[in-house]
Amino acid sequence: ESIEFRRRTDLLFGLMDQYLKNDVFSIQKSIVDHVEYTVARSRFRFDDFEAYQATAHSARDRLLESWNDTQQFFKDRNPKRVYYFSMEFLMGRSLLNSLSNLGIKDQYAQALKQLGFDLEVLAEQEIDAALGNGGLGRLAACFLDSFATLDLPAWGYGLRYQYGLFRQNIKDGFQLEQPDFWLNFGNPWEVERVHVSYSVKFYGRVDEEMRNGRSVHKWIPGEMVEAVAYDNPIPGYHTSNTINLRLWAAKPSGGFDMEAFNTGDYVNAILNKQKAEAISSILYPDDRSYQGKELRLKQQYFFVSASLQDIVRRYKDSHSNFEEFSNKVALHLNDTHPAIAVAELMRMLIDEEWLEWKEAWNIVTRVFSLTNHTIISESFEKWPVELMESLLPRHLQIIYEINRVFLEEAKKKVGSDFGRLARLSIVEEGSVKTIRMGNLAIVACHSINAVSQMHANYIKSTLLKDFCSIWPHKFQSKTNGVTQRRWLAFGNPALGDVITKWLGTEAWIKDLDIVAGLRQHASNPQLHAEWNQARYQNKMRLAQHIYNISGIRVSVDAMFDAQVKRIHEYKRQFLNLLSIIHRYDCIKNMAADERKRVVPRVCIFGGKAPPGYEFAKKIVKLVHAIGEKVNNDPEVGDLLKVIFIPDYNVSVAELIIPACDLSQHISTPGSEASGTGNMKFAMNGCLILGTLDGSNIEIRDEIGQENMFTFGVVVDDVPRLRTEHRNFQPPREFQRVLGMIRDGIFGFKDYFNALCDAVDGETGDYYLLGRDFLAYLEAQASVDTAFVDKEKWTEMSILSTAGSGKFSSDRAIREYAEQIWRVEPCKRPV
Ligand code: 73E
Repeated sequence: ESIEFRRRTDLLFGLMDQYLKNDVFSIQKSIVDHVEYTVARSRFRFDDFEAYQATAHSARDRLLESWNDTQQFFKDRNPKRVYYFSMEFLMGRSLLNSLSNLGIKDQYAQALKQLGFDLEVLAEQEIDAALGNGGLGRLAACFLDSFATLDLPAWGYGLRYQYGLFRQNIKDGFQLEQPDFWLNFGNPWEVERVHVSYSVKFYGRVDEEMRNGRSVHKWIPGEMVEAVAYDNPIPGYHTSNTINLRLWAAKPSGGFDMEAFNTGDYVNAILNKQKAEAISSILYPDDRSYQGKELRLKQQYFFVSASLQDIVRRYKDSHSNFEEFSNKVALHLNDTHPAIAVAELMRMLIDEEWLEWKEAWNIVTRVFSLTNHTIISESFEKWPVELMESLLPRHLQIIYEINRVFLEEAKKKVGSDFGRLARLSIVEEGSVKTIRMGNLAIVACHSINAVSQMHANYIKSTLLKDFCSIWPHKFQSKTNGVTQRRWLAFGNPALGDVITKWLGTEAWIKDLDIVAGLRQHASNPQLHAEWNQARYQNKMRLAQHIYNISGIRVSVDAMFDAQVKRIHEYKRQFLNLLSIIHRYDCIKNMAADERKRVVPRVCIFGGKAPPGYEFAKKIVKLVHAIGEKVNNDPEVGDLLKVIFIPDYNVSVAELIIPACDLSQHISTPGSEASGTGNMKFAMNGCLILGTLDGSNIEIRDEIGQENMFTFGVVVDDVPRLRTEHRNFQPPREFQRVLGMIRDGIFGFKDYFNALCDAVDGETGDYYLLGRDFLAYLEAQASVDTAFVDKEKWTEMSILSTAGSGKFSSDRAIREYAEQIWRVEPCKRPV
């Protein structure tokens, strides 16, 4: 046998080329081979899309080599690993990102050029992977990039939705949602692992029996679904590590429910099985209010159960008991969406691995940690007990037991303060009895982190106050970050080159703190010239896109002012719109020579409204209605343009962010947990107009108050101002612009009443637009003044980039790794 084995190994070594070669000729050959043998087109006749597919497959070959070797290396070294559980990963496009991370983009560009193709054009053929709603999902994607780049032994786990976030079409200014069929043309970036699959159980009943003097629970499921793994390689930058994002797809399970087949209803039995696939079919659009949909809980349990089975199996490959589990595994919950994992791991350890309750709980409380992303209490998921009992009967028993033990312990700390105990309890006794997933996660996790300093302080004194008083050590703050690779180095190469030149090194791509070195050149006229030249190119590119989608020509000399993000009341796009109306009104009432002093602006909006959220949808329409009026007013001309860029997603963001002069982050203080768009803009030298909310505060501390525009009420005053709204008389300017909307100046007279009522009606102006209006107009005026002084503005822009070092996701992930997960780099040698 050993001779046989050696012969075979020799043969295999002989068959394997070393690694795929990365010279231009080898790359060309691999692309053209993929045209013939993967895409199945003639090498003499293929179009841009086919060229993209072949190029992607060629890149994927190189990713897989690195992926395989990295995973083998992790296996041999067996370090502690971290698993990042998230319902969302908003990855965007992969081609340029992969080639750039692998360090072979230039060779690919050249190889394609000789074949008559432009790499940048081919890259546009790729459909975004939009398996996320916004900040939370994009954060997970940035974190994967940092995991790989920092050589951490980490994996992401999530769901392979067949439909990502809906596409936004605009018809007559209204948002129409279209399904996102992103997999229709195949996905070259994933590998289906047909053999990596696990059964996931649902429904049924729990039998209890005595075995060896111990009561044993047996869950007899009523439905079983297979989870099949799809692996997505994630390359790091300037490292040979490539990590994995494993996404699960639901498939009908084979062996189960044979009876249905035997009853003769063959066709219906098959149709029923097909329903299984619905579990991973669609991403729920986030409207921040808990919906209680059974399918969502099914999705959560489905991916959590498959992931934990996979992780336990991997652990058991090299361990015979669970003593080392918490030294080898860290499990991170990206918000409470995967919190059912707590009960599932308890169930596996007790019912399947025969651990005692205490041993199991000891493990669970050492491995789990949680990030809380939100302040809005309506977004906390609570599942009706009745639903849990039917879908996950054994988990409900376990949750009750966790709660019983927890409340007993809590009583020792808070005495018989029953109000407090009721707030701490995992079970909410309302008209509908529910399970609070947030409380379940907090009880089990050893660390709960907020996503900015302000968010940490805020939740400790409000939402999580009761928990904080009994377990202060559990709560911490990890300010978000974004990857400077996608968002600056690759997405804005023109500015990236200037940065590299003036720093004399590319090292900032891996260590963003280095950009602070730009400060010493911030007033150098030569840098100013190069800086503005790069930014000008980006503005031209965006202006072209605006023209393509709207037929509107915007002046690149105007200030590009963007507010791009999901549309929500708390983000206050309406405040921005009201100030635009005010600006329009002022321009209209000016004498001709006065108009010469107006600073021309292009106001850019982008973002999706949650499909069921009327308020947000009206905002989309109002942007269009104002644009229609203003953009066609000859008296206004280039002084003001209002543009809505449809279908905002990662790749649209990559186009907008490098091209803007100003970006707005103007949520009511105490409502945006962090925000990450602000970091991307600041990195790209775009100035920020913002409130003292979320991470704006830390950005201000880093880049300096004098290089940013802040305004508005402070968080500590918000509760009082809300209660005092009855005594508050909104300013005249505010009333006037609302009046213009109500009078139908922008058409659709009654349609917008609900927006106006929300800020001046009986309900009170909850998000305090009226309170902040004058301060906001003042801040806008100082923006205009600053823009006129080109030298000053450019210096502020350079200082914004220079101050953004802290907002790299590398910094964030290093903090998580050291302070929460206690995992260390595991770098594969070249
Ligand atoms: O402030 C952002 C934050 O920057 C926050 O609103 C967002 O997470 C970002 C990253 O930390 C967020 N998304 C969700 N909750 N907070 C959410 C809630 C329900 C479904 C989907 C996403």
